[in-house]
Amino acid sequence: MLANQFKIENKYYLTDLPGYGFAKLGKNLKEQLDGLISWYVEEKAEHIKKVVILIDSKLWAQEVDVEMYKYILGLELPVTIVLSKIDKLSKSELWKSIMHTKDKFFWQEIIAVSSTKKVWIAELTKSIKACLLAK
Ligand SMILES: Nc1nc2c(ncn2[C@@H]2O[C@H](COP(=O)(O)OP(=O)(O)OP(=O)(O)O)[C@@H](O)[C@H]2O)c(=O)[nH]1
Ligand SMILES: [Mg+2]
Repeated sequence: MLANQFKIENKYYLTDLPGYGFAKLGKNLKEQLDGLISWYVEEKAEHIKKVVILIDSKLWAQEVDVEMYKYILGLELPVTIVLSKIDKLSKSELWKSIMHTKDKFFWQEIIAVSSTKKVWIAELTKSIKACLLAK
């Protein structure tokens, strides 16, 4: 169970926390994961500029994702919802996935990306960078 950190522009850290949503995870591992995520987020809250929640477009948003979203909002941290791996879906499937995600997250803006096909990645980068510059 690892958190990967990438140093950006010699100034910021992008921290990749492990996925929390796997149905397969045992209760013990789930609790450990929740512990790691909440420890990290709460410990670093005053330095965190943005939290990005990644949702696999094929798996759709789960209740745990909404819980995570509300938890992050409760800490008064800015959140962006990202729908990932959209290259795996047809146009109509993607549309359904986007609508479902928007519905789950109170119609807030989401960014739908594919890292393999480099779709909307520049927009995601831009949105994260905008947060770094804010205050
Ligand atoms: N088709 C497709 N596959 C992707 C994309 N991005 C990542 N993957 C693949 O999906 C697999 C799982 O990667 P991630 O979703 O990053 O999952 P992970 O980091 O291992 O797991 P968690 O972060 O703990 O959920 C890897 O084999 C990636 O190469 C994408 O945009 N499109
Ligand atoms: Mg990961």
